[in-house]
Amino acid sequence: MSSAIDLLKEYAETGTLKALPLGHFIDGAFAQPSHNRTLESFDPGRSMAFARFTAGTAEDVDQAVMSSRAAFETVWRDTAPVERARILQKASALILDNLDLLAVTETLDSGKPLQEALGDVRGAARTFEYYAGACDKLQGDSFPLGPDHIGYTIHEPVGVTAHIIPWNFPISTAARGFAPALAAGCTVVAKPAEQTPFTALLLARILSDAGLPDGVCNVVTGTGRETGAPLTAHTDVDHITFTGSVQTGRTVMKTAAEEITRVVLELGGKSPVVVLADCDREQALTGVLGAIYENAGQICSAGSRLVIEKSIHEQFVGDLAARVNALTLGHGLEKPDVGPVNSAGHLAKVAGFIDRARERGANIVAGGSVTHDPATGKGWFFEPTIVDAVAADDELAQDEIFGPVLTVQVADDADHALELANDCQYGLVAGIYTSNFARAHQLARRIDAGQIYINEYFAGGVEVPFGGNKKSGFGREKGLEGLKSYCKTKSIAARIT
Ligand code: TXE
Repeated sequence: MSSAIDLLKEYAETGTLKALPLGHFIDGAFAQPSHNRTLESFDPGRSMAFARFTAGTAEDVDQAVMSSRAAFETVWRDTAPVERARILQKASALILDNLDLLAVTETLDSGKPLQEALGDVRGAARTFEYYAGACDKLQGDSFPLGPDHIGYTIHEPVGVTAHIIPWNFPISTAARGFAPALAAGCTVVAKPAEQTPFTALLLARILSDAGLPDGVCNVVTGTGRETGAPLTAHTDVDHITFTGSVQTGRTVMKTAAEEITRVVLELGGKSPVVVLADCDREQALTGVLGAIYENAGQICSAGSRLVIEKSIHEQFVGDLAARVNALTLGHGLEKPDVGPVNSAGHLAKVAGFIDRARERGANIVAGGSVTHDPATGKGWFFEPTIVDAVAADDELAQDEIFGPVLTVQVADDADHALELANDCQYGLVAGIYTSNFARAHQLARRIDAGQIYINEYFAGGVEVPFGGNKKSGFGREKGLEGLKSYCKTKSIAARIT
């Protein structure tokens, strides 16, 4: 196993990594694709291509779905739960054995700082460990029907599950979909984002090395149009887990409607972090900073709106701006505080929001410009930015920028903060900073979001169910809730007299 140091040296010398696979992973091996067309994957920190991957077609998708269907019907749904558990547990260990390769690959593909990529890979291992423990605990209920009957439920796997994965958390999103699906007895066909295809492929091989039977987990790479769309439209797919934009989520949902295919949609957010005057300032400053600048703000659950009580607004934003100005930028492998954004197109999107805001006379108190890696002059970087005192109906307060841009909204008091927090089309996450626990829990109940963090943004791990309300989508991943998406409850009632 190559160490991080070996991999960094190899990348510095060759501009690529030889361990990166080519081809789709189908039936337990890297398969010959239907066509030899490839696409480039880019290192956002250098803004240049570093590897090629296969551009899949509907034919490849069909092959992967057929393989998953056969594996579901002939092997996996009838594999003993304890055996599934052992394979997932082994996969968890193998992910950690491959920690450096997976993390360096993730950094090169997505741009994120290496320390964050290492955290993501460890999180993926933990996700497999968590669901390994759940395989043999998918118990049903029995219900009292009186002396003449017996009634009970069993949880059956839904079948072949499709996973459409975005580019911001490639291995984390793959793991949080694959692990519960496999635990429940489903098979998997995944389509990673065309910007970040590699860790899903490596993960599929690791699962195979852990003993997962051939065909139980297949990965097809390519564009959304050429591989994602045929996968979500496939008549032999029973369930779709989609993570991405509202627009594509809508398309996926319409496609799924044709076949009445189940869907879980995780569509991003514009999450408020409510900071009240009685908060622990240091805790809140640290929390707000991490909530928006981690992964350069490219997190569906980023705390992208600071909703701050008026009496502490000026001081707090001043202190925050000082910290933001001190953040280091650089290539992900150099472990900066903030890395690049994922692509040239995405950089233009982020910059467009700020250009338009500037034209409207926005009060930009930190950052606000496109920039480069100071060490090389390369890469797709946007300065960590704060825009102060934004109106609730401004696009900066309503739309997902998905970049290192914090929008500040000023609230008169806790009630006004609640109003501002809920005045948004999204409802994924909210943070609350206050030392008044009763008030924190009152707000937690009244904020319309799938999850609430009190006094620590991003608190908890795989144990905490995750998903959105409103335009953030529906369905829950992670936790035991996450298993339910991959199960069909069957009720059985019998006369016994
Ligand atoms: O998303 P898309 P994009 C948000 C974020 C970002 C915006 C656009 O605001 O700026 O979306 O990003 C696949 N059928 N999020 O263009 O198009 C595609 O190949 C099936 C939030 O990258 O939704 C990729 O694998 N699949 C988000 C995945 O969908 C299709 C994470 C996401 O791409 C498809 C990413 C189709 N017709 C972006 N078209 C989050 N919720 O965390 C594309 N895809």
